[in-house]
Amino acid sequence: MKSKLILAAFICTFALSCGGNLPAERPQLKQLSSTYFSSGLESGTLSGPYSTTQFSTTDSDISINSNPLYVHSGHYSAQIHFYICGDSTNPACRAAHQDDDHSLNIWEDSSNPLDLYADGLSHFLFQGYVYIKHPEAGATVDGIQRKLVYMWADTSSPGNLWSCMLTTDATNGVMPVRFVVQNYPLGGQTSSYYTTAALRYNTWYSVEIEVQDSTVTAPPWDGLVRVWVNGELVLEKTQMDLNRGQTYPIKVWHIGQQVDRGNYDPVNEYRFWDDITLSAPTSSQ
Ligand SMILES: [Ca+2]
Repeated sequence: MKSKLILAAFICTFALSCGGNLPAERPQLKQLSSTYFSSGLESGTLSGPYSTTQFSTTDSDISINSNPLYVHSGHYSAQIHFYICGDSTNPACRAAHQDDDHSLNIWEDSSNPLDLYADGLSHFLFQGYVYIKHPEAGATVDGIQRKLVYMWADTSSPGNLWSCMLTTDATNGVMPVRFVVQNYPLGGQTSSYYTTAALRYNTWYSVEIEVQDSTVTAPPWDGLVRVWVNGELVLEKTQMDLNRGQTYPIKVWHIGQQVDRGNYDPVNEYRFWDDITLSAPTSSQ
C-alpha cells in the first residue's frame, strides 16, 4: 500500500488533473471482449499470426528482436530503430527540428488494402508492452519527444480528422507520459493534453489505453479516456470532446511512432514492443 501511495504522489506531481478517487476495479475492460488484434511476435517475423499485412514489413528500421534482454514474453519482440544524425552541414541529417517516423501499424479502415476488420472503432482498448532502451553512446538522451502510440481517425479526408496519442518528453532520464488530443493527425492543433505517469529507460512497461468517442456532436460531451501504466490507472477523463464533434472513429494505430527533436542533437535509439492487443466491445463490431 505504501508503495502505491508513493506512486500516486509521484504521478500527481506531474499530473495536470489528479482525479482523486480512481476506481480500483477496471470494469470497463471486462466489457471489451472482442479481440481485433493480438500478437506477441512469436511467429518470429513481422507477419504476425493474425495477419500477414497489418504490421509494417517494409520499414528497414523495424525488425524482429530475439535478444532475450529485450523480449517481454516468449522468444521475440519488435525492435524499432530511430536515427537522425546531428551534423547541421550534412543534408542527410535533415532539419534541426526533425522527426523520425517508424511504427507498427494496425489498420481498421476499409479504404485501406490492409484492412481486415471493421471500419474503425469508436470504443477500444489498446494494450502493449514497451521498452525504451537508453539512447546509444553519442546520442542525445533528453530533449526528445517520443510518441508511443499515435491513433488516427482518418488518413484520407482532410477536415474529417482527429487524433490522439500517448507521447513522452525526457528530462534527466525521466519521461513524463502525456495523453494528447489533436484536431488533425499530422502536427495539427493540440486541443488538450494530460500528463499521466513517468517512464524510465531500460524498463518494460505495460501500457493500456481505453478510448470511447463522444457519441454527441455538441456539448455536453461524453467521450472517455483511461490510461493504465503497469496496471495502475494513471488517467481517467470523462465528458471529453475527444472526437471534436465529429463521428469518425479511430482507424489506424501507429505503435511506436515517433521521435521528434528540436535541434541538431543526434538521435540514435531503440525501442521494443511486445504482446500487443487491440480489443473492443462486441457491440462495436
Ligand atoms: Ca514476444
